[in-house]
Amino acid sequence: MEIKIVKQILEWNEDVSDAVKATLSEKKVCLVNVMGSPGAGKTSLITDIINRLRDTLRIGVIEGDIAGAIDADKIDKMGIPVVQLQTDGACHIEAMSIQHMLSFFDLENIDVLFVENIGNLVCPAEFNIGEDFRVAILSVPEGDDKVEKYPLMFATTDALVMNKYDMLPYFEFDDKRVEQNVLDLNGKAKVFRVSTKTGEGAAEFASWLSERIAVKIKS
Ligand SMILES: Nc1nc2c(ncn2[C@@H]2O[C@H](COP(=O)(O)OP(=O)(O)OP(=O)(O)O)[C@@H](O)[C@H]2O)c(=O)[nH]1
Ligand SMILES: [Mg+2]
Ligand SMILES: [Zn+2]
Repeated sequence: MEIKIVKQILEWNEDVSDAVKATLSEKKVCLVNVMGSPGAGKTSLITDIINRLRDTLRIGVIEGDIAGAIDADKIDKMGIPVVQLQTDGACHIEAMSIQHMLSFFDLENIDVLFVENIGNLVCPAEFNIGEDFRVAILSVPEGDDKVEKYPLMFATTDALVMNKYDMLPYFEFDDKRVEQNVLDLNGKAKVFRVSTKTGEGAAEFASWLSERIAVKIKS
């Protein structure tokens, strides 16, 4: 008799991630997975991007948090469609949650969905969620050794945003080391130096992002 084999969760996640990708491709929606430590500036970057791109792109947001709806509240106040995912303790988002949440959006009227992943430099990188590309944020106060210590996050990202660049004078943070570490792992990654507080570097990042999104939604 043929033995039934149940796949491990990571493999199963890959199948669901492919299904999310297929749905979003059909609707011409680009999915961006935004990752980084707690407090690195994920929400700040997403709200900055909304302000810069909302006149040219129809934007939606999925906010992932262990508890509460603080970040979703901020996005909602901007008049942007948003759904809060509460993982109830889980430290990453899986594709199945995204698949379920797509039904809460009017996908015909959205060009890009940002997913703010759970604040964590480790396992979010292990789970594809149907994204077209990934943005990893590392903020200056976290320290310049993080790429070496948490390589998967930075090896799999399409862009690294070094955020809180305005804090550079106050921390021992070698930004060239970080850039080199990322490029050693991942030669294709784009590196941006950004402060969502002063706006430094944010226009460059927004312009790269909008080009990537345009390629996806016109394909
Ligand atoms: N100085 C400075 N502070 C920043 C910058 N970006 C964000 N912050 C501050 O950093 C703190 C955390 O920012 P958030 O955007 O909430 O970070 P987050 O990654 O979304 O945090 P979680 O959702 O809790 O994981 C806030 O107090 C922000 O005002 C920046 O570029 N410079
Ligand atoms: Mg946040
Ligand atoms: Zn996890």
